Amino acid sequence: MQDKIQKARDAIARAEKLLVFTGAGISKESGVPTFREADGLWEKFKAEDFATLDAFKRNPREVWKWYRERRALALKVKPNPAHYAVVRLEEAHEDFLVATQNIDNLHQRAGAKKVLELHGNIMHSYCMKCGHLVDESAGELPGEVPSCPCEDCDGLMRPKVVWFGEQLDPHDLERSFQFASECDCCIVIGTSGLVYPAAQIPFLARRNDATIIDVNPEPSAITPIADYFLAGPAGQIMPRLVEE
Ligand code: BV8
Ligand code: ZN
Repeated sequence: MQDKIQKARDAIARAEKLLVFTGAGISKESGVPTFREADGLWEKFKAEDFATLDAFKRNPREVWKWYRERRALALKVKPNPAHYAVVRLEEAHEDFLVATQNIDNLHQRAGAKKVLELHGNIMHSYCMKCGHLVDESAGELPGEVPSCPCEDCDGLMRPKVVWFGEQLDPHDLERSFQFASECDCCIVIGTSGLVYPAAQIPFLARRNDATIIDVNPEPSAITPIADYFLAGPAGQIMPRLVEE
């Protein structure tokens, strides 16, 4: 493994343009459950029941209860060494981007600046009628199903996350695809690589002959295209990729 770590470190050091693509696995060691593992979120909550616009329209209270719990957890946990290692990579590379599928805000809390949140941010909500945006990172959500804080609007607030069947922000998607097709190295951390269109990102980097480094205790849908599969928890592997 040390030899692969060293080769991955060399590829990172050589990279002019470095992309980091993350999924729920990078937050696992912070205490945030992943989705598709044995103890994952989707085992208890069927995605189609909780992470779709129809589910929200059918039962906004239930969906808000789920997001309130996940938001409370995200506020309680802390970034782990993997998030901080990504910040060190950002500091060492002028031309750098983190494209994350995560909505837990942990990259930003670790100090990352160049972050594209492809699936939104659990700390933000917006009115479905007038678009009024609320940033709740400060703390608790008001009441049960928050209604729009504007006086003259009776709209419902929804979490500012991308649900299944919803489009990702076209601008963010375009920017992450563009960056992926130009980068020299793409570090993929903690994703099963199953959710599209985000999962296309490492494949676009590969098509540009970028070195693909896959950090995950288990093989994923990305591993077959990885130059280096570093099998282990991100909290242990990532610091070894950035230590002096
Ligand atoms: C869209 C936000 C259409 C909300 C999420 C059939 C085939 C292909 C595609 C589809 C299909 N049917 C439907 C689709 C499209 C669908 C999709 O891809 N479905 C998949 C499941 C088959 N995609 C969509 O619906 C997207 N929208 O396509 O719109 C459209 C197009 C045009 C016009 C109009 C509409 C929207 C997708 C976004 C959905 N939102 N989340 C919320 O979070 O509540 S998805 C959800 O999955 C999260 O964002 C999550 O991040 C993401 C990906 O999962 P991962 O992050 O990879 O997490 P996972 O648990 O899967 O894996 C964790 C990994 O970590 C594992 O590999 C594990 O081994 C590893 N790990 C564990 N511990 C550690 C670790 N790694 C490192 N260190 C550790 N310690
Ligand atoms: Zn409103």
